[in-house]
Amino acid sequence: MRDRTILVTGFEPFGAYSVNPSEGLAKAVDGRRFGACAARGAVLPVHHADAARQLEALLAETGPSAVVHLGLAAGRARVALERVAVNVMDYDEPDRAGFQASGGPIAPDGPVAYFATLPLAAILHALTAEGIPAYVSNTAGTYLCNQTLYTTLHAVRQRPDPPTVGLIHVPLLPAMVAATGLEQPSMDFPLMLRAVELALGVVASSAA
Ligand code: PCA
Repeated sequence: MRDRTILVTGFEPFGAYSVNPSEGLAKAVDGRRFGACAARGAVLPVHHADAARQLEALLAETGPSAVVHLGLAAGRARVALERVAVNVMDYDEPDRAGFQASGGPIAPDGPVAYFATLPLAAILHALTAEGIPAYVSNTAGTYLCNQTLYTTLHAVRQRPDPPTVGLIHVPLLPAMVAATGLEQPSMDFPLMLRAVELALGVVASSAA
């Protein structure tokens, strides 16, 4: 019988940001139970190769029933439930290794895209029913978040009983907007955490 683990990943800070709320969210749910599942939180580097390497090790170690990637997306006003991962690396800024991909594939022999397999409609319903602004997004960008979602979906594609997999993007924190002085939407950490808790509750009940 497979472990009922939900692997939850966040990302380290990147670019001009000194914090990444997805890191705190992954740490906040680490070790907590959601229905019949236990969450395992981990933080990935914003690095074109190391993120995938660490992900592969985490998948092998945890044998998860579900994988929920979390990431920061500046400019989003709502929690974004990502529907699609595309087979493209096209970075707006260099990763932590100084590497800036410019349009190559993530997996040269892979399909052009995968759909996330988390129950997005049910998660959306749970979030909006609690008054949390959320939507299903049709692009996760072409940076590390899209790449990580694609990498996981590609890695589990031939498993007989694959985990459900998805990515949730969260907005900037209010303090991050305050620091930039720019006209940007934000969401406070407790509301983001509630969104993740609700999402994991839905994922746990669909994975059980
Ligand atoms: N957001 C970036 C990478 C890491 C993160 O938190 C993205 O959306 O691709």
